[in-house]
Amino acid sequence: MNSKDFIPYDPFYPKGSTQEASAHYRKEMDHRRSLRFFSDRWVDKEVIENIIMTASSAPSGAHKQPWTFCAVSSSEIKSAIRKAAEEEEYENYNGRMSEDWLKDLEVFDTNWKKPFLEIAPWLIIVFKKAYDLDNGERKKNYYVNESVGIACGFLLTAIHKAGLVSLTHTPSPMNFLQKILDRPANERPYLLVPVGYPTDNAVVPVLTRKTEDEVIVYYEDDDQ
Ligand code: IYR
Repeated sequence: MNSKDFIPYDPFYPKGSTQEASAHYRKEMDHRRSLRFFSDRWVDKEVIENIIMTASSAPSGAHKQPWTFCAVSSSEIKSAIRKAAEEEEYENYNGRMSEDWLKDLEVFDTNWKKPFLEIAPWLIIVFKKAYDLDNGERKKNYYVNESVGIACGFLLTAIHKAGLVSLTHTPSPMNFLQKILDRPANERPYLLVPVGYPTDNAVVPVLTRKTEDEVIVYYEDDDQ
């Protein structure tokens, strides 16, 4: 990217009116759920690549795109990740998490066992880059957490729109991912996302989402 190189913006025109398009998209995204029941049905690499490149189109501080997406289908690496994640989660569920936290999770019926880490055909592990390495020189990145969070939002949206399911899994601490995946020192694990098809008997907890009144505060002129 050279300084002050600008081209005309190419507007995006949705199908139908803006009202129709926004209502349709709202409905599609309201259908999305986090899932813990993955089938071992294969998902083509091309699909994973499309999903990841959608995520990588997210805006980022000074357009530094401070992320790496590790896409794992290797059974050996998935097993190593499951083993390490379960060791941490066992400690979390047996002493490291507060009583309140465990109570808040009861409705999700979660525990330290994470079989989906081996069953799902792909695990996408998102790394944030605190800085870039340019011939050994450290180049700072900006708003790294915000940028990578937005990219993860794009990632989950792309997975859903492809007809696949995901789970935002955050084993904690997750430094083991850096070791298993042999990532350089400037990369830190951010999120672990199993991706695949749901099993036929997959279930999800009964949840309601907050209403407009609970999440939106309008500040308008009287004549609007
Ligand atoms: N990381 C743990 C615990 C967990 C935490 C939250 I906050 C959740 O919404 C769900 C689970 C686990 O993955 O089981």
